[in-house]
Amino acid sequence: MRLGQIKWRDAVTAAIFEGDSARPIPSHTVRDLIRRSEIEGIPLEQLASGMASPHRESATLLAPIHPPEVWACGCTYTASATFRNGEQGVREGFYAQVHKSSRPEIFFKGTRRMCVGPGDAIGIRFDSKFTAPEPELAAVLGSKGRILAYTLANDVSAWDIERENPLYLPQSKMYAACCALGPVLVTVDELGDPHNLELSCTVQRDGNVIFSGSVSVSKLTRKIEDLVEYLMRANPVPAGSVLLTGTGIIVPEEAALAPGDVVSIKVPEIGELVNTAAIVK
Ligand code: DO4
Ligand code: MG
Repeated sequence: MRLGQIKWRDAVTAAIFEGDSARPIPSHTVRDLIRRSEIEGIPLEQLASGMASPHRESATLLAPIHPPEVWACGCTYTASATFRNGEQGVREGFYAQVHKSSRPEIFFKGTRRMCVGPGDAIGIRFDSKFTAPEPELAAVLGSKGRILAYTLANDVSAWDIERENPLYLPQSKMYAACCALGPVLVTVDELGDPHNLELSCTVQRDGNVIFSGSVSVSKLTRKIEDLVEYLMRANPVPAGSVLLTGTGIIVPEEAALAPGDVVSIKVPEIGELVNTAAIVK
């Protein structure tokens, strides 16, 4: 099932997506549905299809969920660990060590306040000269870390701030509009094995493609379930939270995001997440 949120009758409303149209689920957000499915012990897909309006609407897409917490993994692809290891001023092997250790890098990416949806602006910090998109597959979690669905995410990051000193990681990762999610959630029963997906990304400036890259999620060096297991250790993350699984696509400094750049992230089985970059003060 493809589940997401639309603006309907002036309210954020969950909807089931079929082709270009959406069937709203009145008076519920996607988080409401997740909560209700857990309380009533009814699978999310069954609850959603039982409650969806029979009428199809063509409506504006919103973020597919407003997560209470967003967490993110790092150095889960060799490309990310290798690139970051090569950065000036970083102790040799620093990222590579994490890449091969059993404990993954997991950091807090923010709350719903920092998240945007399809078509919204993604942020470039006013004090960053090298901000890059990080296209990532993201897992949507129920309570106790059950993976309910997947979506696409952009872990927009101020790499120059991270590069200056690894202790600045929170400032490079967490700020207004630093996380885009969407376009929809695809439930696990429909998506099959997420490790088989192909993820691609383009950055366009003034109508020209200035960057394009792709990666197979099979290159992720950890199982998504293992990332979730580490996340949940001594940390009961609330239902409706999202875990970004790390980037395998590295945008070079020449293609650092500038205001007006259009970033597209695509996985055919999920859809396309498109956002335009803007400075945030
Ligand atoms: O280690 C810093 C962040 C890494 C990251 O966000 C990624 O690999 O996706
Ligand atoms: Mg990342």
